[in-house]
Amino acid sequence: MAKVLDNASKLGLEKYPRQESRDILYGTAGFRTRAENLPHILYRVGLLAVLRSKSKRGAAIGLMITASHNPEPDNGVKLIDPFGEMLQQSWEKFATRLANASDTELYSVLLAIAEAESIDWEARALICVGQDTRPSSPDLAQAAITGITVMGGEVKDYGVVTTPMLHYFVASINTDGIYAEATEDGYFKKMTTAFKKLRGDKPSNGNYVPSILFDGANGVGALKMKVCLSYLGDSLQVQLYNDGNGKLNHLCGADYVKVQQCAPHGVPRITNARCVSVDGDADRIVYYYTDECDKLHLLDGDRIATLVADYLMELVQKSNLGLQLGLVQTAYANGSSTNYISKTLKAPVACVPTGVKHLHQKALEYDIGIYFEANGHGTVIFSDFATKRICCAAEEPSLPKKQLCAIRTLAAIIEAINQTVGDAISDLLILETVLHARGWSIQDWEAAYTDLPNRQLKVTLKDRRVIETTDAERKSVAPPGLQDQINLFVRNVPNGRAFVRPSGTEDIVRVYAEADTQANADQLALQVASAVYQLAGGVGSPPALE
Ligand code: G16
Repeated sequence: MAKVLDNASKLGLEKYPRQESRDILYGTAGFRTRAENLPHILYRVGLLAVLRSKSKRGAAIGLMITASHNPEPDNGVKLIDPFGEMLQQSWEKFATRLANASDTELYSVLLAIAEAESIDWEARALICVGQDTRPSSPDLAQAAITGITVMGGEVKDYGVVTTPMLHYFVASINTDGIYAEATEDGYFKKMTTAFKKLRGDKPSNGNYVPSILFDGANGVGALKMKVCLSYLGDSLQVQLYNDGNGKLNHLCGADYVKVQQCAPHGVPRITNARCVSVDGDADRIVYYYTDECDKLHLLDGDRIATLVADYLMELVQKSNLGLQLGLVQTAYANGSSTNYISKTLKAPVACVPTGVKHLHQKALEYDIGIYFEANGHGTVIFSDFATKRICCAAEEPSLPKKQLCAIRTLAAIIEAINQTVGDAISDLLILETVLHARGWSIQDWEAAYTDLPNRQLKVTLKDRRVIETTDAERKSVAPPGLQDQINLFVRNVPNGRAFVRPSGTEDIVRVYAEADTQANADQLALQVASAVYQLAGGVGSPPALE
C-alpha cells in the first residue's frame, strides 16, 4: 500500500505538479475552472476515484471530464457513484483536500483518506472514464487515466459520451435489472424501444406533430442525437442544428436560451415550430418556440416538471396502485410553477439548494419523484417499491383494461427514462411521449399557466465565497445588510422575489429576480446585483442589463 501511494505522489510531482496557487472547491458539479489549470487536478481525481472504487468493494465509479454549460476554454471533472448518482457528499471534502494539497503533502493526504475509509487494498477498482468534445478533454483524460493506473485501478475508457450516458453505464455495470447493457447500443436500444412502444403506430395525434428542431450547443449532445436518430426511425423527425461546427455553448444551447431568454443562433426561425436546446454535455434540455412577432416563448425545467407531473399523476390515479408522487424544485423555480403544482395539481413540492445532487436526494423520498431545475436539468425517479409494484401489476392480464393500460404505460416510462441524472435525450423522448399522448402542440403545453417575468444577472466579486445563504439559498446571511436591502427592493414590486447565491460552477455570483412585469423584474435584478457589487466587493464594471 505504502509503495502504491508513494509512487502515486512521486509521479504526480514529476508529471502533474500543482499549477494553481488558488484553492479550488469540489462545487455544484465537481471541479470546474480554466482547462489549463486542471491537469494536476485530473491526475489527483484519478487517484481518488481508485480509492472510492475500493471503498465500495470494487464497484465501478465514473469519472466524467466536462464543464457542461461553461464556455469552451473551461473544463472540469466529476465523479459518479455506483448507482449512477453524484459523488457522496462526505467524499467531496476528500476531493477538495486532495486537489488543494501541495505536491509534498500528496502522499499524506492519500494515506489519511485511505485510513479514514479503512480502504481494503486487496479490493479491485474499476473506473469508467468519459469526456465531452472540448479540445482540452483528451489531455485531461490522459492525466486522469495516469492517476488511475498508477494506483492499480482498471480503466474502462468510453471516449466521447454525454454526461448522462456515463452515469447510466456506471449504474448498469453495478446493478441488475432496469438498466440495459453498459454500451451506447444498449442505452439507445432500450430507451428508443420503450419510446416507440409508448408512441404506438401513429406518430401524429391531434395538434401534435412528430417533428422538432434540435439545437445541439455544438457539443456531444448533437453527436449522440445523430446516433439516436438511427434508432428512432420514422417515430420522430429531428432537424439537427449547432451540430459541432461552431464554438461550444457560444450563443446557443440550453443555458444561453434560458439565461439570455433569446432563441439560439444557428437555428432557423420557423414561426411556432417546436424547438429544443440542450447544453454542452447534454444533461439539460429546454423547449422554445418563436411566435409571429418573433417573440421567444421558453418552456424551461419548471414547465417540463409540471407537464410530466400532470401526466404521471393521471396514470398513477388510473393505475390504482396507491403510489405517492412529489416534485422537487430550487429557488430558481418560477413562482407561477410552484403555485400551479400546489394549487392546481395539488402535489407535494419541496425546495432544495441548487445542484441535482440535492434534488435527486430529496426526490428519493417519494414513490415517484420528479425533479427539475428551472435550467432544464432533471429526471423522474421511481423507488424500488414503485418499480416492483408497477412491473408486477403490468403482468396481470385480469386487471380492467384502462387500469392495465395505465400500468403498462408507467412500466414503459421506467424503461425510457434515465433515472440516474438529468438526461437531455431521454427527457426529450419522455416529453415527446407526453405531448403525443395529450395531442398537444407546444402552445397547448404553454397554456397551463403564465410565468412571472424574471431576470438572471451575474456579478463578479473578488471572492464569491463572501456570499453565504440559508433557507435553500433563498436568503443571504452574509455579507451583513445584504438581505435587508433585498427585502427593501422586493417590497416595492408587486409579486417581487429575489435572491443571490455564489455559483458552484463559475467564478461569479448569480442574481435572480421575478416580478409582475418584465420591467419590474429587470429593475429588481439590477438593484440586487448593484447591492451585491457594492457590499460584497464587486470587480470589473458595475452590473448592467445585457
Ligand atoms: C450544474 C449542476 C446543476 C446546476 C448548474 C449551475 O449543471 O449539475 O445542478 O444547476 O451546474 O450551477 P451553479 O449555479 O452553481 O453554477 P451543468 O449542466 O453545468 O452540469
